[in-house]
Amino acid sequence: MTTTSLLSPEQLRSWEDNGFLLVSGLFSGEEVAQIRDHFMAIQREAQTPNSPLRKKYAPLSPEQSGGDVLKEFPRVMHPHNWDELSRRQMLNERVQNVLRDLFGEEPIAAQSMFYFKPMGARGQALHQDNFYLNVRPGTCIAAWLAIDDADEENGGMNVVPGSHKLGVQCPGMADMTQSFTTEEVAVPEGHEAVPARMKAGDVLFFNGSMIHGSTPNVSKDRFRRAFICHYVGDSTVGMNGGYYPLTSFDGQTITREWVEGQLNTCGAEDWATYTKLRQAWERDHNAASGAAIH
Ligand SMILES: O=C(O)CCC(=O)C(=O)O
Repeated sequence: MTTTSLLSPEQLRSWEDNGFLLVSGLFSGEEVAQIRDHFMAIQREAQTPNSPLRKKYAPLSPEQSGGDVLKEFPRVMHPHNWDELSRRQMLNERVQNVLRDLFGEEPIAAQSMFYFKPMGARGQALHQDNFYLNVRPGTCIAAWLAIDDADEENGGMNVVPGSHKLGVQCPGMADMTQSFTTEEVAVPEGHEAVPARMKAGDVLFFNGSMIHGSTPNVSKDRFRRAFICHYVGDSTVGMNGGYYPLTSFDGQTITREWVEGQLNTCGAEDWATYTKLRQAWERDHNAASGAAIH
């Protein structure tokens, strides 16, 4: 167990009670602008038909997208595997220091993502990250870096304080006109979803069992970009192996036992149902809009 050195007792108490902690201004304006401009350049470059980048990230053109801006600006998955800046920021020392206090041990990086969430984009229904990562024992922690100011209008994060204490719940089907993901966890009785209003450069750390999500970006002219990484503690024995390899903060590649993800939590049958419903929704939606399948 590492002794706490960075966070105050109040911050740690709030983390224990709520399952999340907002650290204001952890990244500077220059750092945020660099990450933002870097990913906007990646998105532009990847729109070029023969770009080698398209092997990693393949957004559709406005003509192909059928009006779904998330097809033009899909999230970038695991960019740390091929992009130096993403890897460097995933392994940012200030993030590591906060995580060390939250885990009470050395953190290890499991995942990076970049969300563009442009105007008109759907949100991501309420969910719990450890439903997917299935970390054993314990849970994962997310570090959600706001690249733009984020609030209710542009689809900022919603959190359900204290919901991490209830453990991972089995989700139902989300409203896919509002969410680009299929599963939705109901707000447990006695709890409520509240907005986490953030400034660019703030980082929201949250427990993998804390229910959270976002609504659509209904602003006229504001992106809601975010660089999001997930971490596990060094004592992790196993997790959903789809996230391997993990990366230690000193750059080592690590794997642990392979545990299946959601199948172990809610059953393969349930998951197959969600998948079928999502595919049916996408087929209908694409047929109606004339969009290419992505
Ligand atoms: O950024 C969002 O809208 C949702 C992100 C999220 O829920 C996650 O990374 O787990």
